[in-house]
Amino acid sequence: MTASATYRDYADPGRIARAIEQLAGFTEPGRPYTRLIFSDEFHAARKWLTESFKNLGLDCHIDAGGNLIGTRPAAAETPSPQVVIIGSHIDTVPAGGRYDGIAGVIAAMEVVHYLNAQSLELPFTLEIADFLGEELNLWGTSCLGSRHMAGLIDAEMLARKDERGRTLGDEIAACGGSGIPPTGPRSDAAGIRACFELHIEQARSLEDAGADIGIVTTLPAIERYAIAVNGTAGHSGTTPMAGRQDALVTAASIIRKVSALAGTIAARSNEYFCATIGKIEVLPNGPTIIPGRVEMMLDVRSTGDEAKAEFLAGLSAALGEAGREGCGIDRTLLATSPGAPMDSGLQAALGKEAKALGLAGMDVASGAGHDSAHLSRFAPVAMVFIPCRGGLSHCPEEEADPDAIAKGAAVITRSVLALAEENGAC
Ligand code: HGY
Ligand code: MN
Ligand code: MN
Repeated sequence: MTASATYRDYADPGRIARAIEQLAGFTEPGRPYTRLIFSDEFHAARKWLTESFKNLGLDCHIDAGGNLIGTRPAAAETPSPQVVIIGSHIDTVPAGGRYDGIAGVIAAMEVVHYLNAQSLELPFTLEIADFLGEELNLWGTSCLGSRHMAGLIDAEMLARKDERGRTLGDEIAACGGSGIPPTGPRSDAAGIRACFELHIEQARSLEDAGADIGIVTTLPAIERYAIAVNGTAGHSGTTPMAGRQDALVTAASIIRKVSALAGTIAARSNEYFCATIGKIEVLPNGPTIIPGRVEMMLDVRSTGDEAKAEFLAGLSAALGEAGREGCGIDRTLLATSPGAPMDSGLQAALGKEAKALGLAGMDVASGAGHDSAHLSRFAPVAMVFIPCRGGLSHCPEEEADPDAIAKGAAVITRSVLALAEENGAC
């Protein structure tokens, strides 16, 4: 590989910008950018992506987990080729952005564009992927497709129904997956040489440091809890203030306690830690009714065990204290995923190629969860972060520069070529 090359020799920002806009068009019209898993917008975007993969000469299929996989076979003379996977996700959160996940799938396509333009054959099979349902969904489980590929989806998850009575397994089957639990990681896991994922940082350390490329060091452990507060509904006009069991008042005190506790721990811990209550439902939610029940979802992120243990102990105390206000309180663990270390060899390769391209790289921990966390259970994984404006994400204002995506794609392309050279090819 030529040392004096620039990122534009490997990726085309104009083509990237066009693809971003085309995918952004698949959104709920009144709520940009919303492409929820299994929605009409999602299926339409999947159709567009499948065509795009086919136009790149890829063999397309939907695997048992519902992932869209575009395969570029290894050079014919390669005996039992290994596999390299590059992918991310195209589903969004409600009123999300145009880059979260999408940038990674488009960057994966840029790698194939380059290989095709150079008529390069690799000594391994290249798979580019749109992993199904990375964002947390109505069934309470994120990263559906990458968890399935890792053998981490079970019958209980697949049997869950959403508020419209849709069963998760049926929805996965309807988009081409098996809808049944895997027996373990994908059968060829031992032959997977590397997984790469490009993603916007969704924070601002790269932007603040003026860095082009983030080499991700760790992905956080994530735990999600349902917290229910059970009070007594009543007439807001005839029920005296004294003695009320107002579920929303108790929920409000829990929310403040959670935020204060997490803030204190995050400020003094050398681990990355945060905790958020981002979803709340007040029942029956009427202006003249004392709230009888409140349902909340707590999201806990940590890169170490100490901070999390301290927080969970503090949470138990806070819920106990809140319970003494008169309402019943239930806490249920909904989902958990351990932290994921990245592969040091692949991280070094990414760093080397960023340097060779004259790009400013830096190590960065991730506060967000990613499909790569689940791929890391069965294969070597490394992630490239690129800056996004102001660190904003999970909102329509999310913005990344097509050149930034091109830089990240170029680093991944050169890392893939370096792996091929290891095998004495191209
Ligand atoms: O929630 C996350 O960390 C990711 O954006 N799904
Ligand atoms: Mn996201
Ligand atoms: Mn994402």
